[in-house]
Amino acid sequence: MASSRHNGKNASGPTVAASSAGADQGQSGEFLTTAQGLRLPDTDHSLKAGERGPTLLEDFHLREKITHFDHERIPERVVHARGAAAHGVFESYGTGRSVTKAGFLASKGLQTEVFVRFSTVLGSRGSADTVRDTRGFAVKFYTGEGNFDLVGNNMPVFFIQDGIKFPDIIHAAKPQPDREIPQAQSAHDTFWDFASLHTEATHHVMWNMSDRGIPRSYRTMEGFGVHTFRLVNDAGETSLVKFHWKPAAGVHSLVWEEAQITAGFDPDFHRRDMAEGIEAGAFLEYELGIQVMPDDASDSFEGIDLLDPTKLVPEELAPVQPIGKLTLNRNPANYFAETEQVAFHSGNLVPGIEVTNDPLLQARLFSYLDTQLTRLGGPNFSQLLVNRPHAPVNDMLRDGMHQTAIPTGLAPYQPNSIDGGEPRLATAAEGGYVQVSRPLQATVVRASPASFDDHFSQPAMFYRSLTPLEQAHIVEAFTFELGKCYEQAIKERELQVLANVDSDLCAQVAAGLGLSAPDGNPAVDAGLSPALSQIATEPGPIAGRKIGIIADAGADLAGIGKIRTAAAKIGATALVIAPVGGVLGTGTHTQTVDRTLLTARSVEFDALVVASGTTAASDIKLTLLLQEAFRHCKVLAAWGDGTAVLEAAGIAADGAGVVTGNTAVKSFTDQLAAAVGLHRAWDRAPDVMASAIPPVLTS
Ligand code: HDE
Repeated sequence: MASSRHNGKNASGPTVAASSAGADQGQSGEFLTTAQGLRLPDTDHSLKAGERGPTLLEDFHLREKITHFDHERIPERVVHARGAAAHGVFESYGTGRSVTKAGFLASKGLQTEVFVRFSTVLGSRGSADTVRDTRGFAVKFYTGEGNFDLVGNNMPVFFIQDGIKFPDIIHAAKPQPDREIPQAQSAHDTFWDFASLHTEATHHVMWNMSDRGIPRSYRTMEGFGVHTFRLVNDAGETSLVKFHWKPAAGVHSLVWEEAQITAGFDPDFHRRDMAEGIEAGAFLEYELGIQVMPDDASDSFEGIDLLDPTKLVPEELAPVQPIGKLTLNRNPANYFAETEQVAFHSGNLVPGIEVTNDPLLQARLFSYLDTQLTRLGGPNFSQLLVNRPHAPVNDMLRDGMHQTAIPTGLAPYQPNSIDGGEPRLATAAEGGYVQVSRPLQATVVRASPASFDDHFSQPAMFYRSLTPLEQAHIVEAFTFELGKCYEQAIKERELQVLANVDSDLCAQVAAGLGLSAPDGNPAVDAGLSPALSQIATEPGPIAGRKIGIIADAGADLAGIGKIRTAAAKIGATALVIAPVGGVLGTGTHTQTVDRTLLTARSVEFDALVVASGTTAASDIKLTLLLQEAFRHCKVLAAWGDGTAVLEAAGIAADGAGVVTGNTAVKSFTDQLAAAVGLHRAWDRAPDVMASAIPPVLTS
């Protein structure tokens, strides 16, 4: 899509390349220079009075280099500090046209460049990717009508109903202020103190404690706009919608022990996974969909208050209708310039997409612009390459810190005659953003509607719509998190909250904590939404997945080659794990060793396969590797006499989720791919995971 900010006399920025990786402010030329372009003969020694003498103040290169270094850091984001991003393209299906006049959704096949940043909420910039937390899913569409930012999360509901509570929930969830621990975790007293007192958080807390809080990868996460938005079509008709991102790779999560190990073994697990996948051509794909509800002045649908962000609309009541496809296909060239400096704002809207009165959304409209003033050091952050619209900009905003444009013209004000009256104001027909008129007549109050008071029936619906395995994971998560709290009163108060959600859930968590379960008043019929469960019943695509092949000098190297080829064809990667590094074999069939038993950990792999001929079975590290994958319900496989290695590790070759056969037979690799496509061998769960014992259901 063409991009230009240059548009007549009042243009406030230089022409930009279509992508933020464009080099107009990048590094160029062959020689190392100072910031002034002076070529440098030496950057290893400071200028001194003699080889052993003091450093001279006149060393302008030393001072420039150190001064710039001293100021390399900017404040990290107050929330969502830890993130990773990618460039991509959004292709419209044209199906959204009946409900919105937004140009980028208007016709089939229309492509718009995007920049997407995924994040955790709580941790600092250097924290681990796999912690239990909500994930941010922020998308910047560089549309021809200006930037549209859909700044969402991987969960459809939020902790609070009114933006004024945001500092409270964040202060409670961030590390405790005395010792600044724990980092990037909700398993501590202040979080549960707040959650147990502020019961409108219950629904979001249930999602955080579910498998959604520990996604397998960004590729396997759903995304949600959370709030209800108002769409306006060409005829001026309005509807209320919720935005959804549906991942092509399915929705999949880690298991809790795996997430914890990964946080230590590879804190960059999610960002590495995305960057490596994109580099290998296994692009991340999501469908954008909308749930469409009538805008009938009630701001509610089927009894659900659409202005309450702690409520979702079950897909069974309003199906998610696909309107376009997002493909993330290019890694940023520079983390700081792009991922760190990108500035999202829920108020970046285009004609045809408007906000509603959701009090959480209303507060966000203020916050995002405001926070960038501190974080990006002034009001000109929209001139940073990654933030620049790919539509003409003619804004009459002038001066300020870090002004990099050289605006021309004499009259950055309206009306003017000196610059010929330009820039002109656009009518709605010319693409001007004209809000649909919303009649307002009200009394000024600090209060919420009564419909916001139901804090428990949707958490009950969520819990009861999941499979016993997913429910068991929730029980385990609550028991873990509350088990890490010190204050007895907080645990008891949260049990009271759970008693009002579901008695079985409460009873199991109480049992795990060694406390008695209080009586509550849970909803008897909260309804069910089977779409909320994420357990796959059909194999999905395995692009971006990793398969570890265990081998040694005696292994069937030709067979390994076949698996590598088969995996590559479907976008997966097969890595060879051997006792020591180097290359296995000589002659025609050689295989490079990618990991040794020292550098491999099961958490890196979605499946482990033992090559025929491998004899390293006596190594304890190998036994641990296989057993850990087994315990996390991962696919295990072997061909030929590789099964003996599995059996030596205590894994039956005919057990659930164990694929055996012969690599010469195509069905072996097909079966392997199908098993990985189911994500986990959950049938094994009752035998290997303490948490997987199905809860006892009462009538
Ligand atoms: Fe944010 N949020 N938020 N938030 N949020 C920020 O903006 C805020 C909320 C979300 O990758 C900050 O630029 C308030 C809901 C994402 O750069 C800050 C309220 C949802 C990201 C801020 C909310 C989100 C942010 C921090 C309550 C899901 C990361 C730095 C009214 C729909 C964007 C920044 C990125 C970031 C404030 C509530 C999602 C401080 C005051 C609800 C994905 O402005």
